[in-house]
Amino acid sequence: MHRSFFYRLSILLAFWFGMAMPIAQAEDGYDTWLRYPPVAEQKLLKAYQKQLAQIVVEGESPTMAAAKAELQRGLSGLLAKPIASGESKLSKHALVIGTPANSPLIASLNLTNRLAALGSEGYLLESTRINKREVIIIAANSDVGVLYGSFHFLRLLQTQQSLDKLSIASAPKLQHRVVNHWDNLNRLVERGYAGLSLWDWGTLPEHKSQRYKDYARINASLGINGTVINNVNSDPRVLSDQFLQKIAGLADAFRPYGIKLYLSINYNSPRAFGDLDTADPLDPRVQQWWKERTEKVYQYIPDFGGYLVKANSEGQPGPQDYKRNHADGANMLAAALKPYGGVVFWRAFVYSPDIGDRFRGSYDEFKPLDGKFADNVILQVKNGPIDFQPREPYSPLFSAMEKTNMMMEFQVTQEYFGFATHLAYQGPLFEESLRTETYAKGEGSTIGNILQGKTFNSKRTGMAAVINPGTDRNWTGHPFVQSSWYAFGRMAWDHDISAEAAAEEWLRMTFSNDKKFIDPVKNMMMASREAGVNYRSPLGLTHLYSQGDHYGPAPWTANLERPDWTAIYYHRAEKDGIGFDRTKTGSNAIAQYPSVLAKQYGDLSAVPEDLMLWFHHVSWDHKMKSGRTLWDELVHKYYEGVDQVRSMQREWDKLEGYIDAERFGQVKALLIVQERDAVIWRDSCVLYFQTFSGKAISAGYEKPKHDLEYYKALARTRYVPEPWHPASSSRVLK
Ligand code: BDP
Repeated sequence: MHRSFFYRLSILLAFWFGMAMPIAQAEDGYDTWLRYPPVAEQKLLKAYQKQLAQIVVEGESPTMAAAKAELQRGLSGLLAKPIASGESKLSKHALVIGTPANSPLIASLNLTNRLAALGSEGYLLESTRINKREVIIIAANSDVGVLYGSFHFLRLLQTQQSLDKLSIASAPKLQHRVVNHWDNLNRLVERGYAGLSLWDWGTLPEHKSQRYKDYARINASLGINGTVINNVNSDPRVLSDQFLQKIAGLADAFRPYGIKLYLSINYNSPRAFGDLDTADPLDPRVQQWWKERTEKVYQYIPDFGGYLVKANSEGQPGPQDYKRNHADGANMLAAALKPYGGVVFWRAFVYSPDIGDRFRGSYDEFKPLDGKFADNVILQVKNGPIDFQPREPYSPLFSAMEKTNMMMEFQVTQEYFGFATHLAYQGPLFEESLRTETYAKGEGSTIGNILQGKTFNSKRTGMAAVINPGTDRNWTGHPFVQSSWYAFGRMAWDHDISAEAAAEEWLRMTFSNDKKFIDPVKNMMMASREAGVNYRSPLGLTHLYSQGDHYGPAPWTANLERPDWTAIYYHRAEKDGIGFDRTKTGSNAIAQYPSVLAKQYGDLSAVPEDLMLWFHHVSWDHKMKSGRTLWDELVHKYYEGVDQVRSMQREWDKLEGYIDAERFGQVKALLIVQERDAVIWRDSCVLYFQTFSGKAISAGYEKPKHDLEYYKALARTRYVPEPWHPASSSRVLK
């Protein structure tokens, strides 16, 4: 679809509706996937127009109003004509939305049993008859279920699906579907890369920016039902009355969209407020302090979700400062939240300085506490044992904590994937993680099933992702970071949705339904994560970044405050080979996995090659499946990564004219940056590792343009586009 066509059409529509359409900003990415241009396929458009003459909404609530407004906005755009709504008289071909409680028309259909199976958030989309008239219904047990169903319904039109004989039932597989913001109160976003924090503390609560509402719409369209609005490195001031008042304004903006607000808290808050000289969770004064503060929070935000806690991790305070354990700390907060139905998301991202292998840290601290957490505590575990690396094996906690509620923590924010400059769709990473078979209770114990509570019968379930929307007009910086937000939300609703299916939906809604555009771009997206692995850290290498910035390569980094903040700690390259021995002869971290996996990962001939150097220290001459030596394979992968980026560039360049010039041009430019960075990664790593292997880069590969010293110097002066350092404000009040 050519821009000028849209342009002409917009003018036409503006004329039609007698109002000014925001043409100039139409394709700047602000609308994300909630774009509703007229359906391009004419036959389908006609069919839709016929099938949808009227919207009937009987119920009245802010959530029903939100559903109605979205349908009006969406359908009048997609159908290229205003749609009647609100009439009391039911016409043929109406879209009827509601719950049995708020809509007599829906109640007349006797759906109670069928709806019962869909819980409090699920919905039905169905072609049926009411009073002998053909209608389509969006029915649910709750208003928010209707809202989710409305977004699903719009998606059908946005992706050009038929509405004939509609019969769809959908319910979320997980309870807590939550996004995490790493926003500081000074509006800098830790690892954010897309402008300042969305939350404008200076004008809240009086001014409710349109962005708060649009942010809520975006999340609700995916079924996301919770947001933690501030950084896990938390500034204690979030719990002050002054901030709670402002935060309540945000909660008000999110509420109609079914999104609960949560806060990251600083464990030392009772001290930071100057009220107590301790934060010991077993001290009754501390317990009382949290009880009272929590009561206050609920006065401001009656449906407040709960606390997210980063404790005793990377210098943050926690119960261990008082010789108590994580369960003591979490349970104390859980008790304060319990009367209101609130929950504690307690993070498992810990790695104490005295643990030899950082991989082992989290398991070694938490496994002994299995079964000791209160029932409104959920352990929030990053997908891998280290830290959102391009590829990690799964965190062994998932298969080990049989008696503890657990939820996933993914990262949409591309902290280790080139920030907001590289195209790196995270869907394949999420899918790989969720489908990993752990064998915890025999076959079928995938991470997805564990999260769903199927494997260990856990009562509370969930999935979170760190996301990065900021004041950038398109929310996420790189337009394709939106796709990972989208995939996360869809998979949090249903972990069986594939990365490919999510990519296709997103492309159709965000750009175009033209297959000539979708197919090549979907292929690019699906390959982009692996490309990112290949040019950074293939074959199970990890964390070769410059310390702190997490953007460019510095595999030579050594001699820092902690060994596990250096790169040499992770790759262990020597004259004899490379990789971290985590088998019995090394740290034995593999013993944290169920025996089937421990055996597989521990056996050099059986370990998947893409995880090999996570678990083994391997000779440079080791024969790989390809027939190449490890050295040659490593070089091959680094070059393959760069080639993949170049092929993405070629593919994208062919697509000019299929979408608007603005977004096309932005992605094109960013791919040039990505190619340049990928070459720097490849050459830095290959040249550096060569100093150990002493082997040549095979003929046939292009020669690195510069020598190793050049790349080392580059790393020292690299431009890093981010106010990145953790906890800039929270550390003041420790
Ligand atoms: C690391 C980030 C750091 C975060 C930390 C966390 O580099 O900024 O504070 O994780 O998740 O990935 O707590």
